[in-house]
Amino acid sequence: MGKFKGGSDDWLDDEDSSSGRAQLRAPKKGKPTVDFLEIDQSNGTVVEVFPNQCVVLGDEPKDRFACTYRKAKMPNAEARERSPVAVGDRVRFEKMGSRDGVIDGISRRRNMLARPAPERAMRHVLSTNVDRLVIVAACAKPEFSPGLVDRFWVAAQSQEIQTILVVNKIDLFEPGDRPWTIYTQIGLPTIEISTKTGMGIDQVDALIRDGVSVFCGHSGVGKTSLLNRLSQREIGRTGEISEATGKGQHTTTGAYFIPGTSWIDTPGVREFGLLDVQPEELKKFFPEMQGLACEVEDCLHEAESGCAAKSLFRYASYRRILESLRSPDA
Ligand SMILES: Nc1nc2c(ncn2[C@@H]2O[C@H](COP(=O)(O)OP(=O)(O)OP(=O)(O)O)[C@@H](O)[C@H]2O)c(=O)[nH]1
Ligand SMILES: [Mg+2]
Ligand SMILES: [Zn+2]
Repeated sequence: MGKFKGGSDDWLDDEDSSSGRAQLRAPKKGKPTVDFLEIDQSNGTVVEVFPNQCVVLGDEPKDRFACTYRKAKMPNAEARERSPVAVGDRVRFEKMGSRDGVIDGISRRRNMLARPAPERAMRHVLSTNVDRLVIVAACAKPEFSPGLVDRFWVAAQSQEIQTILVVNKIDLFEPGDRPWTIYTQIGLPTIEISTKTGMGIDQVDALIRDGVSVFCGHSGVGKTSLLNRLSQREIGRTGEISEATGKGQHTTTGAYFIPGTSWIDTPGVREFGLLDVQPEELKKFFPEMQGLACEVEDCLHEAESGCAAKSLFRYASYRRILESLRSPDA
């Protein structure tokens, strides 16, 4: 396989993408529409994506092929995605020799985790066809960020992807509030871990045995450290936290399957804007907001009088997300 210059996702985080830009430009009119293939028409899985090419793991033989694209056969050009394929896509490819290939079709996706890319109203698809999202956060360095957890969890629920929350760096925890404990109570299983001491790793391991899991979160929280621990190999490069900002420095530059596993490492994001979620349906993805005794029928939990959601722990977060869905460019 040829040598790749690793593509970088860093540029995506230079701007705030949580504000959405959720209104992606409509597909160009008049162009022929390319459809997705049926799932049984595929013969490989995309395991890593680079500018202008990607790596496909063939079903038979189970080898890695560096693939380019038959652009005219790619349905995603019209959906304005950053790359013709995303990690997790099932594809049909034609082998060209023992190490290379050309992709000429993508199978319909079961689901996808995507956010608005800050540039040119495009979608950044983190991964597709996953069974589980593992949201990785840190209790410190960087500080626990409930807003990002809430957004990832909404995105996953809207795609019917099962989710767990992992709170890493427990070795750095100083006695005080543990704001993540509420998540278990409202239906998001939460595990405290330390990749340094090994605490909680077995518990995570037990939950991710089946299916494909994608690991997401801020930069520097320890996604790659956790995956190195779980796979008992030093596959991914891990980075230092900046002394100046207390944040990670984007050590992982693109999503990829850890070889030999069904686990996807992703680069840290600063923000996660939501796509394809309507303001009216947001409350569906806050389990603690179901069946409340609000005075107004079909209360949106916004500013209605007698709203029972106001006292909930995540009410402010809900309102912020709702606002961003209403005015993505604000
Ligand atoms: N104290 C402590 N440090 C940890 C722990 N886990 C990871 N770190 C450190 O945190 C830093 C960032 O870890 P990474 O695994 O590179 O984080 P990441 O989430 O993969 O970051 P990106 O690839 O930038 O998204 C490294 O210096 C790790 O050594 C932990 O449990 N405790
Ligand atoms: Mg990493
Ligand atoms: Zn209400």
